[in-house]
Amino acid sequence: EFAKEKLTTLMLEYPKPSGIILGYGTAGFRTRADILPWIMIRIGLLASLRSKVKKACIGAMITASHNPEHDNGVKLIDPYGEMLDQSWEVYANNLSSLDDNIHVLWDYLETLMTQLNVQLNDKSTVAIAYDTRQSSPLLSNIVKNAAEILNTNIMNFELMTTPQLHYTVRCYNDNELYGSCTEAGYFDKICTAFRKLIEARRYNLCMTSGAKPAEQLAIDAANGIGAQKLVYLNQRLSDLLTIEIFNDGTKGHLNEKCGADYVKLYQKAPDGLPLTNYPKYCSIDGDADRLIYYFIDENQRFHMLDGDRFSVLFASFISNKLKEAKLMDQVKMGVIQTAYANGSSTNYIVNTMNVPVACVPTGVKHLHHKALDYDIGIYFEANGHGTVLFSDNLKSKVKAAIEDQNRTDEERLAASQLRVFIDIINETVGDALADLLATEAILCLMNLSIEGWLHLYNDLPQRQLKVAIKDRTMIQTTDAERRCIAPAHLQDCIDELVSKYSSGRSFVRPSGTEDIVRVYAEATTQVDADKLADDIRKIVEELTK
Ligand code: 16G
Ligand code: ZN
Repeated sequence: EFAKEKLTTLMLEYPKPSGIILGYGTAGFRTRADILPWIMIRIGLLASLRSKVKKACIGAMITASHNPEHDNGVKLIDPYGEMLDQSWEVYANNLSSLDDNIHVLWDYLETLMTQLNVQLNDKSTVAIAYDTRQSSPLLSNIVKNAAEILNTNIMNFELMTTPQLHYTVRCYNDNELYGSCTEAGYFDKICTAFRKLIEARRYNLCMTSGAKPAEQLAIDAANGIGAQKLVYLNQRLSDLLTIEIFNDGTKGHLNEKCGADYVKLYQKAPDGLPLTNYPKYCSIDGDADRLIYYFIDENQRFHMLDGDRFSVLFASFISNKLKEAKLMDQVKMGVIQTAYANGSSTNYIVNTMNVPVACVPTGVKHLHHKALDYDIGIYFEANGHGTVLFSDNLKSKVKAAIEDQNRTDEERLAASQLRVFIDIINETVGDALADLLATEAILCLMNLSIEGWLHLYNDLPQRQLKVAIKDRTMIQTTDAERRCIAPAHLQDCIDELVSKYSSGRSFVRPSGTEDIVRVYAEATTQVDADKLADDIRKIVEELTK
């Protein structure tokens, strides 16, 4: 009853605005920060219940990623550092939709606890962290207060990137087998691995061509949390990597005309980062889980390297090492893409690299889930969010290879490089900082310049359009969103149009985040891609009138 009283007080302090409907989507709960406090109560309660059920620490990350400063949101993190299991999204949505009435809410909690077979005083632990938004400390405090009502032990990590919290939750729950459960532990793990991987390589290069200067990089930190975290990389790795940090939050606004999302969308450099004489540039997003590279060639042309490029780079490095270590035929490796992946990247991975590609619906959870089917599952969304998952089987094969005295030095070296590379990767979720170090390590070990990376294959020209229709649920898709099953005849029309273009490909899907339908088209020339997209748009409008 004491708990119920406390909850009443908290609810009175942060009432639910009338008429508000908020769903737990791929980004958790996310909307304008000023209308979020009430949902933080409910998410705090849910995190606590989840922790009781799993008998493990659950994470709650307060961020709205690449969205503007005035937005915020919250996402829960499951015990192994992965996103909240889909089956619990229902509870999140139920809690969200309940009236702002203590008795209603309390009844629901009691029903849920009975159903889940947990008690109010069962132990629970929730790890909280937040990004640099002004609204974040208040919102995180509400999550804390709500969870504490259900007897929860809170670990508040305050300012962290989203991937850092995922990592921390994982470490806490597996007794620090994955790494030590602090920010220092995180940096230690990725920086030590990076250093190991490239120091040997640089030593060899020095012997042949003299001392090599540190690799230079200019990074747009989106005026977000990444800026202060990149400073650690600088401190620890300055002899190997010189990172100049732009958009560090001292002048500009969070994600405003900057960040990975902006660069990807507008295909141009962000404000606040002059394209001067750096060989390479990067943008991360507001919570540092996305990464995009770009550069200017000698003809002053802008080139961008997005998620598809990371997939190709990571897959070629890993498959080279597997071949060198003679482990290739003992493990199952695959790349996971969505329909948005450029057809050239898929073609290169499948036909040049001989690595299988799986296609899944849009959304990180689908990619991550599919990646678990492989010993090495590499996934990136075109927007620059992605990582690599390594199975226990793979890890023990690699370890055995390193220790196997019957193998050649070359084989064992490749296996140990692979083992060290695994330590750079944040396997829980896409991580801009970890992906940055992994990319730099690969470029160094493969002796590839950024131009060389770009020229591994040529993208097919593509076009994306947004189409507003009266009801986007009229469009239904199948086959990882690559084919439409409703409205009738739409797919036949698409097939017919596509067949008229060389290397033509197109699909239509309802957006999960906006009230529109997205059209994607690619073809051999930009003119054709544009025309194909426009033809498809007309058909969509016609058939959904
Ligand atoms: C969400 C997804 C992102 C996806 C985007 C597609 C997560 C964490 N985020 O932001 O992966 O690319 O939605 O949006 O899963 P759309 O449905 O509007 O095209
Ligand atoms: Zn993000």
